[in-house]
Amino acid sequence: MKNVIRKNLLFIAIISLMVLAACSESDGDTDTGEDTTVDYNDAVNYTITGIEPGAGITVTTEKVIEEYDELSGWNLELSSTAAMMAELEKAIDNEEPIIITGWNPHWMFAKYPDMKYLDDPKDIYGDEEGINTLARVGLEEDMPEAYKLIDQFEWDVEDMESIMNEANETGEEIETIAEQWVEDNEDKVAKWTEGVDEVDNVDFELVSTPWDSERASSGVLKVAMEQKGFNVTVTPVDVAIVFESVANGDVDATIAAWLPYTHKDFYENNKADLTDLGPNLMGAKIGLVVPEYMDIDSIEDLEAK
Ligand code: PBE
Repeated sequence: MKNVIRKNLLFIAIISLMVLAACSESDGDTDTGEDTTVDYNDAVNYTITGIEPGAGITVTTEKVIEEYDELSGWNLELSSTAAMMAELEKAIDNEEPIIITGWNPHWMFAKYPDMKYLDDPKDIYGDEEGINTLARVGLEEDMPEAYKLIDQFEWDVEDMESIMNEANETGEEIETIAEQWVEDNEDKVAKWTEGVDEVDNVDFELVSTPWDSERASSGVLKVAMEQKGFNVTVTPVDVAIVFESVANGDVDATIAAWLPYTHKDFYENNKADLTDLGPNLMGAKIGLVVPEYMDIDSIEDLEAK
């Protein structure tokens, strides 16, 4: 009798274990199933969170949406850089999916280091690019000292980002921090002004874009040129106007041309009437950027609507 009970108990125990094992197995399956099948496309409502309508990255992203079958039916939401950064902050705080139009140099990667660029196999955003200096035709003959100085102007991503990060952290004006940067980096600035003769209060017109990166570059160049006696005006306008006004000779130069990718169309339309002095900064980049917690790596991991 005891044996029978023991056998039955053993049987019940084995069955219970099997049931438990089966349950936990299927639970496990459902969990992993859920994790890997998050529908990011639906979660972001087939929308890329973008910036201002006049930006190069906006034009390029519209091209990307057209060229990738995976993005057919997708929408690029336009507003402002500040609004995009606010959306990004909200998404990251709640660990929700978001796809933004991102770039370097900017403070976004200093503030949110756990983000990644999505691969772009069609190479529309391209790899790294430069920020070029463009002058009006004839500047070299008319104003050789100014031409020489802007031609010698160059710095790197870390320089520019140090100004942008500080402005974002302290809330101070970029132009004020740029002025301080020139004071703190005499060696670098001396290379830009090397061999440039002083002038006596000569007007020089720089045209630029309204983003922090260009407020930083135009800010430092303005101070460096004023040390040599120039009187520099910086006018921030839409990208299209930057290229047109230099090409028309309405202004002297810009140091805000992201090439060869971001401002490709603007450059192509005006290049016959521009003098391209080459990059003043190397290693700029644009693309679609997502938080690391999103389990996708490429634009081709997205799905058409
Ligand atoms: N940006 C920053 C600009 C240039 C500087 C990438 C937002 C754009 O034209 O897209």
